[in-house]
Amino acid sequence: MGQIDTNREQWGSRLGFILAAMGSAVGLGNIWRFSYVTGENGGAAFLLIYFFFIIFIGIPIVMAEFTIGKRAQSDVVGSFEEIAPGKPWVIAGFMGVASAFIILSFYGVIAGWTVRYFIHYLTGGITVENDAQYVDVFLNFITNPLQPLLWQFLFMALTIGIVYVGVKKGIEKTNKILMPLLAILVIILAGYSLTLGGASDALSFLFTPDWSKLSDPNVYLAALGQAFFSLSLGMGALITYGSYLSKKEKLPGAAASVAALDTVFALIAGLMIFPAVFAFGIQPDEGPGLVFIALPSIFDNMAYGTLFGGVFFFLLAVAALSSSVSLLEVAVAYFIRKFNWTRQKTTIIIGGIIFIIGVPSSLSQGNWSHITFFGASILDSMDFIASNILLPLGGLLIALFVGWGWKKSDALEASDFGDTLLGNSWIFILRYFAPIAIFIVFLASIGVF
Ligand code: VAL
Repeated sequence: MGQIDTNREQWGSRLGFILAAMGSAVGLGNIWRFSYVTGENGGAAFLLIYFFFIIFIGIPIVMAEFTIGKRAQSDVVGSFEEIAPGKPWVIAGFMGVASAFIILSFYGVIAGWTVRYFIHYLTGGITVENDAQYVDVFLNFITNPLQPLLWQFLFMALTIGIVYVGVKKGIEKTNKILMPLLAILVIILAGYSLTLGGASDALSFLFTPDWSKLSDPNVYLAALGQAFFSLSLGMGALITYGSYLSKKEKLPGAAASVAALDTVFALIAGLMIFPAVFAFGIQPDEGPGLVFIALPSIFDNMAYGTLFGGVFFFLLAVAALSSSVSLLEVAVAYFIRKFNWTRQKTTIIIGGIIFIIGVPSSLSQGNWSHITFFGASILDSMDFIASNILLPLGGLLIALFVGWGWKKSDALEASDFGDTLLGNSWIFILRYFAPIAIFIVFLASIGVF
């Protein structure tokens, strides 16, 4: 324990850190996953629970992760060893590394699909005779055994390339330019989509809750999993990014801005996708293909749609890249320290292994679709295990660690809250509210109540 590695990298600026953390949070989770999970769970009631979890569980745990990383200045496993040597809290660190592996393995698959769609639009768009054929185009592509693997490989190679170059040069620079561009484009597309004729159905789907849904425990588990996935919680990313902060940076503002931006992004993505879903008669509970079916319909109908489609899928792929980079960095930072390998060697080996772990997820959309667990494909099962089980469980441990495992005054000081009302409320949430709420959601989802 104890030694601060003076060769560790650091962010170039506070803005660089915030943008990188935002880059990690904003990704496929906000657009691809948010829209289909919202669609599957009935819309408004799910959204309500989701917002509640973001505010009362998500933001406090974002703060907890930043605080742990910044204080320990180490990777996700090393951070727990540094602050609480010899204690079992380090399990949370190992769970973070495991989650990063699993999530990145299937994240690369979906991101590969977005790169493919970008190329579709770059080369003239998707030609169909009627909207229903967007489903065929999508299914033909994802069920092909080889094609999606090539795009997944390409995407993983890009991720590896950025992490290979290093935190400041690779990760910080890409985020600064492309994040704001994606935000502008999503707003334009949402504005257009709302004119398509499905707006009132979409708005009532998103904002008029069907209260009976509140009695379904699976909606709570889905909302919790989505909150963790979207905020990059429980996967070590925010601890790792926090560890590249110099000790003088202030955390609470950063945590709040990351969570706010992430949530606004998801909401606007919802306003972009659901009006089109209703206008073109797509089922909201279509599943993981939702955006790949709904968005082409939008582009097909708008002026300069091919151009918009190209730019959109390009920026979505970039948003996915700034997220995938944060996941790979979690594992790479850990193995660099563990094995004393160079960053370059570690990145290639670990990135390669994660690509290979992702191959069955890709094949599960076609040739391997007969392999299922509780009725779910390999890809969906990976997502379920990581997002709905490992992440909340990791978050539970992190909350308990900062709430109970760390001396309160030390945690308050390291968080930059100090002994304030806000700081004490934060500790209260981490001690009682977040762990109990997560625990109850778990119990309810396995049918205890
Ligand atoms: N939080 C990101 C996303 O929403 C990743 C890292 C899971 O896409």
